[in-house]
Amino acid sequence: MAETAEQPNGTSAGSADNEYFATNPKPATLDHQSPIARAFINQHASQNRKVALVTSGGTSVPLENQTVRFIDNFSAGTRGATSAEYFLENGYAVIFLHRQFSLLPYSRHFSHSTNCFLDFMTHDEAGAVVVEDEFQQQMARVLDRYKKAKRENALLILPFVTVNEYLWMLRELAMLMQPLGSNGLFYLAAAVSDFFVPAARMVEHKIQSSEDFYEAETNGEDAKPPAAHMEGKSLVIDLDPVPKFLKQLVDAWAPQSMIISFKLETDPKLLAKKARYALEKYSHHLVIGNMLNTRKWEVVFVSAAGGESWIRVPAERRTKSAMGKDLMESAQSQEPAVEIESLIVPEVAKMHVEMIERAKSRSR
Ligand code: 9Z3
Repeated sequence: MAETAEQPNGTSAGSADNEYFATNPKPATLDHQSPIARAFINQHASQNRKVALVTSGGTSVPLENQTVRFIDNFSAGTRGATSAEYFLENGYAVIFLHRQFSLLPYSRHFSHSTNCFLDFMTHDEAGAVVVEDEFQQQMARVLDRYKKAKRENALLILPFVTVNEYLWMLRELAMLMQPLGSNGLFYLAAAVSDFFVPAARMVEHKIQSSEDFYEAETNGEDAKPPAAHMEGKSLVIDLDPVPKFLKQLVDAWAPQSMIISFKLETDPKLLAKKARYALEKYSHHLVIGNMLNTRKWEVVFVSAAGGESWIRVPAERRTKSAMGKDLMESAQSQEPAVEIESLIVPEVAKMHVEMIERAKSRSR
């Protein structure tokens, strides 16, 4: 634990959350990732550069310690990976905390298209591997931005898989980011599971579906049964709620940073209401609400200062990828397509500048 960030001060809101970290194991990779993140943050803090922590992708909930089966949350990582690029364009350094193998900034333009990445390549006359003529322009544009981010060491990519890894990493990074003060920004686009299997109720081995092989694992007679277990021929899964970490983040881990959460719904009647509820409950800066089916062309901003306002991509400017087609294809269409993140991120950056100005005038 020597290299990891110091423990946060407990708050009355945080006892359930502190209990979480006392009873669910620290990921093996944290001690390796923490000093890397610390060096990245210190570099940008010393340059007075704004740093955005962008979370992205779904968090998995393993049912077994030696995991064969798990429950997952929907997310391809498009929102996070795309937003990360626009934060970089807006002058931020970005820590990209993402679900392993979900979309990544820059490579997303090629990795998840309907083409295999080899389809972008060909041989030139001398036999060297080169990019096909038709993709040259677009690839050059992406490559230049990627190389600039690398040159400036402005993008740190860190993976997680489970919701437990996500929560430990989020807490660690938040505490490491404290020296940034109001220059720190949290953009929580990852789809975080509301339910999980606590370590104390996790079975070690693959749950056997056949009654002939199933042996109940127990932790003593009085203990609750494992969260996932067989009852006759049925698999019963009894999950615990994930503690409301946003409260801890706002109150204890990152009290000076700008914090933006996302709210995903499928019922349009609930979206704005639940976004407002989250804002009131956690008192952070902004909730961005989105519907599963329309998330690529409309979102609602809900904030204390600005009330409720919608951001929409006009119908004729929607990316083809937003309608389930290939992004490369859209890049070649005549009307340049608009990614909604290109509208969201500058708005967020503007609000962040205003917040920094307010913080400065308070400390004068
Ligand atoms: C979102 O709402 C993201 O925008 C999406 C992005 C997951 C819809 P894709 O990756 O999708 O582009 O395919 N994230 C949900 C954030 C979330 O889970 N929020 C929790 C909550 O509101 C915790 S902050 O309770």
